[in-house]
Amino acid sequence: MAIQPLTLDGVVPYPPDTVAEYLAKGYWHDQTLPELLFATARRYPDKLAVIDRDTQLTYAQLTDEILRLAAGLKERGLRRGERVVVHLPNTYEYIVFVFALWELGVVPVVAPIAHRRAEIEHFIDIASARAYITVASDAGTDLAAMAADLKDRWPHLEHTLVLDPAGGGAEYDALLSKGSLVHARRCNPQDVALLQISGGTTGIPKLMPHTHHTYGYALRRSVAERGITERTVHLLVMPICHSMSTRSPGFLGAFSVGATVVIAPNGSPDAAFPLIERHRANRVTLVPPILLAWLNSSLRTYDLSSLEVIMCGGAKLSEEVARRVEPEFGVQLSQSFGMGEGLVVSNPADVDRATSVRYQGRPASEADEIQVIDDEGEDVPPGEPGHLLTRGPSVIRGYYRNPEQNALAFTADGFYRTGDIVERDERGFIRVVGRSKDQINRGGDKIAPEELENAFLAHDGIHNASVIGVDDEALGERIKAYLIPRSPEHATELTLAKLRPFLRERGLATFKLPDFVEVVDEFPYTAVGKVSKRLQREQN
Ligand code: J2J
Repeated sequence: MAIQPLTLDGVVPYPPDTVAEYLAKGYWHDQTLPELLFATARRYPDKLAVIDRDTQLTYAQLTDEILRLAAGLKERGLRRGERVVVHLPNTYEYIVFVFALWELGVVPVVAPIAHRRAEIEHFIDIASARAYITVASDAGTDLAAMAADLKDRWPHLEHTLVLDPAGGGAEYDALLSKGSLVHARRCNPQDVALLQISGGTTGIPKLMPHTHHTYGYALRRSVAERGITERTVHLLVMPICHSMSTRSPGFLGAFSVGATVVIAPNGSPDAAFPLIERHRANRVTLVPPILLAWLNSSLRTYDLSSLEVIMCGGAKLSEEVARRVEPEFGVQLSQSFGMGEGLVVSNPADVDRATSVRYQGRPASEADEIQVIDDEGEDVPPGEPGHLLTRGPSVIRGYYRNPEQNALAFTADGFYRTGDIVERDERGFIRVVGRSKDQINRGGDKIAPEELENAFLAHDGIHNASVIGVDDEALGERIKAYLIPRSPEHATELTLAKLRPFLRERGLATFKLPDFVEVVDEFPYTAVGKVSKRLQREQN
């Protein structure tokens, strides 16, 4: 019997014509995410699916564990369409949980482990969550105590499941001991599969409802474009709930073709390099601050020769840094630009080097609709910067239970206003110029912080640079640069007096030169490890 699509209040649906069109044109498939995994498991039962800590699971073992966990979760009374907040570190148990919930048609709300009470309580509240799954502690925070307290406060939160700090433990084993389900379709591919967390650059994160359809489309595109095959050994270092780790291509992309996923606790060289050496990983996805840490790391004595491709996205990779990757690592650099809301573009594998260091990619299909417009809403010509709007088979039509934000972030005809400023060349390749709200307006002169950051990164003494606007009575804003020196000895070179001539020599106009520099040991980061300009602005 066909399972009718689920209606969740607070989700903006796709118009019926669009649903019919995406299905007819093959952008969306009649397949749920567990069906995608189980199809691969039938094909490659004995191939390694996932490696984490001292656990290695073949596809047959992974699907078996998922069905046992699903039986345990079912016994707790979780039902189709209910929401469960999953707040776990990078562990294979995260993967088993989300698939077990999907097998039941339950909707995980997936939160990065760096989040704390303010965010988690907000998700539990807004999603009326029935369960909260976490680990006993993370980085010194007692999450078990927090879970108990949240359960007392929120009557709809019936269950808290607390794993050991590194994953596993008695509660997990107990859930696995309740027998097993038989894999079957228990939801419709049009259903919301998960509520993903937005980057939260505007304050409290928003929830993005993605369906089995939108995720399926995105991961198939990503796998085709990035050349992921059954011989791929993908090292996953970014927070596991982030879209880069999940569907671009992430573990779902890997599982769609029978590849192997190796899970690292984080992206630091001391966590990642030994795993590359041990498991001969050939792919990894990084954000720019981690890529910089890899490039400037002293741990390059590990055997990284298995690495073939470094995929990098999530924030602007300066051209200066992009150019270093291939010669210094002997790997191919594959940039991408994307957003949790949906659209992801990447550079095709065979693109020329001038393009691969400068551009972030182009849409993989004509279904990924792109508009680049000026402040008045007119299309800008190729090569000119403009606001990016997008719509398509991977893009949500609204945030979950958030009509106020939806009115601002989506147009009446369903385009998402990304807030990004991009340039598109004649071929359709996209270069990200910056965020519209990061643009600095210094007495009417407009400065893209990225241009200045790129110039700083050409300086031998600078490890990383972040440029923001600070309020100024006379000019509206002035330019401030935060700089991390390559080593403590370099710090003394990083003064305004010494840097201004250096920047001028690099051809920067005088109005773009910084008014202030501050040398720091670290930048504030978002929960997924991007530099947080919002927090830097708050420091001023
Ligand atoms: C500049 N800014 C970028 C890039 C993202 C694949 C890849 C990335 C994300 C992601 C993702 C950028 N250059 N190459 O979900 O599946 C900034 C933009 C964008 C915002 C989205 C994926 N790549 N960005 O980063 O939801 O400002 O998704 O709008 O975390 O990151 O952030 P997020």
